[in-house]
Amino acid sequence: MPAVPPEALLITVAPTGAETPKSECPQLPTTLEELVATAQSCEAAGAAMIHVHVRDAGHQPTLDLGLLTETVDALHEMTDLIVQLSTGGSVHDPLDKRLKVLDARPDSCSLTMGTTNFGDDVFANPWPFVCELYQLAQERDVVPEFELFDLGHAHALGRLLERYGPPPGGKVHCDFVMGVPGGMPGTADALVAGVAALPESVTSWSATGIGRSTLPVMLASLAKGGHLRVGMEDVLTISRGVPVDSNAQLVERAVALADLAQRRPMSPGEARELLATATSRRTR
Ligand code: KMH
Ligand code: ZN
Repeated sequence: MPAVPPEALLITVAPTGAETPKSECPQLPTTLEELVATAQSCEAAGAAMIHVHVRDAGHQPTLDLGLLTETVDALHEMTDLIVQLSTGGSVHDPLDKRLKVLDARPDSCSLTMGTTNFGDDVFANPWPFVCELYQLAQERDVVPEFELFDLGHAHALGRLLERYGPPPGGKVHCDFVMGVPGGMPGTADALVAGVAALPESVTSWSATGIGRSTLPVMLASLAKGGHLRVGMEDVLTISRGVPVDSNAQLVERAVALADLAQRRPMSPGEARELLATATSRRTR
């Protein structure tokens, strides 16, 4: 990885998540129309990738394959964003359904590198599941984003790559998800330790801090030359006690901080090259 921070910045927006009830946060995009409108406004604000959790007609998280496919297709049609589907789903989703997510043919999928306590719940990612999902992503030409909730997950990533080889396209991109109760804390110190623990084959990384760790993690990531994930999956207040208006507001804030750090948002095309998604390889 370069010692000098790259100028171009990948901003991923994670607009919905699986945890927040619509009833508690009406501005959370949960319908397809809301999601597409959110994706468009976030793309205009500077996002290049969208990390998607789908909700059903009752606004509940779902891994229904028809809805996932419809969502991927709509986002491809209406935006230029890289579409990343969550394979993490909600803590209640069974592993077999999480593997099926790849049938919806996203550009990218999240792939969490180990089991972690998740508040009062357990986010299960047993090693055999991680291996199966990774091999499936390789077979299907879906570029994984390795989600690291804890320091040990960085070491597990090294083990995975050693055993099964590189992802499709050969780039290795991971994302530190910090500040989850049960995972690593959302601090600059933890991020520095996490980056130091990354396998050498990692070609790019981003970071996001949950809740009030969002700003410390964002600033630390910019300082370390990392990329950013923002969005209402991770934070619901823009400052203490003030609710977020929209996902675009969070992207705009990231762009403003990046500007101070002399980083500019990457276009979706540049992000496709960074991650070597299948589309970018076809057009080379
Ligand atoms: N909803 C969390 C339990 C992912 O998207 O891959 C898992 C999660 C990670 O959000
Ligand atoms: Zn997610």
